Order: sequence, then structure tokens, then C-alpha cells
Amino acid sequence: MIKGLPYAEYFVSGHRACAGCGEALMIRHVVKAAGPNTIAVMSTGCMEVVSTPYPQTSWGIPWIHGAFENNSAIASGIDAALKKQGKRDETNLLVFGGDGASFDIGFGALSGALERGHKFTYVCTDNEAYMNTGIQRSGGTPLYASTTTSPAGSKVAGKQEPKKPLPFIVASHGIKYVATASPVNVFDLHKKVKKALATPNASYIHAFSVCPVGWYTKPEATIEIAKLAVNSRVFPLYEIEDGVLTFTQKIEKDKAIPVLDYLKVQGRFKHLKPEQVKEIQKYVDTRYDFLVGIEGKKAFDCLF
Ligand SMILES: Cc1ncc(C[n+]2csc(CCOP(=O)(O)OP(=O)(O)O)c2C)c(N)n1
Ligand SMILES: [Mg+2]
Repeated sequence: MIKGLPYAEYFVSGHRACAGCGEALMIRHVVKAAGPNTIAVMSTGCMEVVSTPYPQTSWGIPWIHGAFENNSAIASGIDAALKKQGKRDETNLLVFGGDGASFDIGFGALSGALERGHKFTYVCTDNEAYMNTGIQRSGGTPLYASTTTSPAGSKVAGKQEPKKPLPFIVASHGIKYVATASPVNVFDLHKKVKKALATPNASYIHAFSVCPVGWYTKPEATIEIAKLAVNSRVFPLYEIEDGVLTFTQKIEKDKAIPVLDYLKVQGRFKHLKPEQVKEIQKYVDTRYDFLVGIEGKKAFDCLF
């Protein structure tokens, strides 16, 4: 039990996630923050597989499995049904998808549901690859990470493309609440989930989810790695409310730790040469500077 957080659990222990699984940790806290009057929709992926081996379940709330493609379409239908039943205000609707589901395969349905303005909170548990099927690269895999379909070798240094900026693509739909969240600050995560659920239409949370198996990290280092990601500015913590970005933990340039500190503890980056680390550092700096540049401004208004 963490002092100051609700005691009740709705994603309970006994599931089959690997030791140190960042996705399981994030989901546990998201549903803890949401409370009992919640319906969860979840696409295919590690979390569905580990938490619902029939006839067992780890879920203490109604839970429905969708395919990759139709997760957000199912949620759209549930939203419409709850409205018709007059139960919309008293029911939370959470939609969970991994990065494969959210960045790639289920993106069409997600984009459509956001554009139609359905009321639900989409949570992308981003472990940066298709982990359940054996660590294949996704649109969420970062530059130069080695995966089974972007393997590092003597000629190619892992994935050649940078990570798709999904929170920004989502924000560009004009939805009222977008946030990034990390296990380094569960109080911040709980606050963001509550804000997201209180949004009148769609909201989105991007959850940083360490995968010890796919990242080749120590299971006991999951929180430490999440901290390194925030402190090196690899994973910025912010909210975009009504199109205005605010940092929830701003890392000033002179306080940031080198990106190398984050990369060197992960086997998926162990092949990197100094010039590639430099390139990643530059990419991280440029992206963070962009966020600082739009901080406090109505940056998305021009799209509508
Ligand atoms: C349309 C479709 N393509 C492929 C699969 C096989 N598949 C099942 S789980 C999975 C990986 C999911 O990746 P992600 O969404 O990132 O979740 P993770 O397993 O990493 O939690 C894949 C490719 C599938 N079930 N359906
Ligand atoms: Mg994944």
C-alpha cells in the first residue's frame, strides 16, 4: 500500500507478467486511480495474455478484449450504449493498448474515435516493441534500438527510423486532455488519470512502460530506468490541456543527465557507437527544445 493512494486494487497480483513489467505496473495504477465504476477495453498484447487466462482473471472491473484493429471502435460503441442507458456520467471507460496496438495496428480506429469525440480515456502502455510476439519493432520503437525485426549487426545499427510522436499526433485531433505518465511519480499518474476521466470527451495518457525482456534490463531496475528516462529528457512529463502544454516535471538543460546514462543500462542499445549516441542526444535535445518552445501556448489552435 502506498500512503495517500486508494487501497483497493482492480488489477490484482497473481497475473503472469514478467518480473519488473512496466506495463503491469502502469495498468495497476491507472485502474486504481479510476476506481470501481470503470469498464476496461483492452487490445491483444502481453497485458491481455497475462491477465486473462480463462477461467482466471486479474480484473476486478468489467473487462472486454478487442482485437488490435477495433479496440477504440468497441469503446466507441460502449460510450454510445452508456449514453443511451443514461449511465455515461457515472461510468469510467478506459481503453488500453500497447504501442503496437496504438501506434500502428489500431491507430485507424483510435484516430476515428478521437475525431468523433467519443468519451473515453485511451491509455497507451508503451514498451516500444511488439513484445508479446517476440520483440518486433513498432512505430514506437526508438531510433537505433535492436529488435528481432530491426536487429543490430555489423552494417545496420538497429531501427533506422525515429519514434513516431504519438502524443502529439493524438493532440492534433483537438482532444482536450493528453498527458504522459511514468512510474517514477505515481501521484502524478493518479492525478492525470482523474483529470483524463473528467474530460467531457476523449482523453489520452501515454504510459512509459519498461520491458526487462525486450530492453534487456534487470527486472529490479524498472523504476530506476524510468527515472533515467525522465532525467535525461528522453521521456518528458507533461500535460496538454485544451491544446496548451505544461510540464509536470521540467528538466532544465543544465540539470539533465546525459542520454548515454539511460542507453547504457539497456542491452537493446549495447551496440551503439559514440556517433550514434551523439545523434540520439541531439534528437532528444531538439525534441525537448520544441516542447519548451510551445510551453504555455495555444500551439494546436491553428489546426482547427
Ligand atoms: C492483426 C493482428 N496482427 C498480429 C497479431 C499477433 N500479435 C498478438 S500480440 C502482438 C504484440 C502486441 O504488441 P503491443 O501492442 O506493443 O503490446 P505488448 O505485447 O508489447 O504489450 C502481436 C503482433 C494479432 N493478434 N492480430
Ligand atoms: Mg509493446
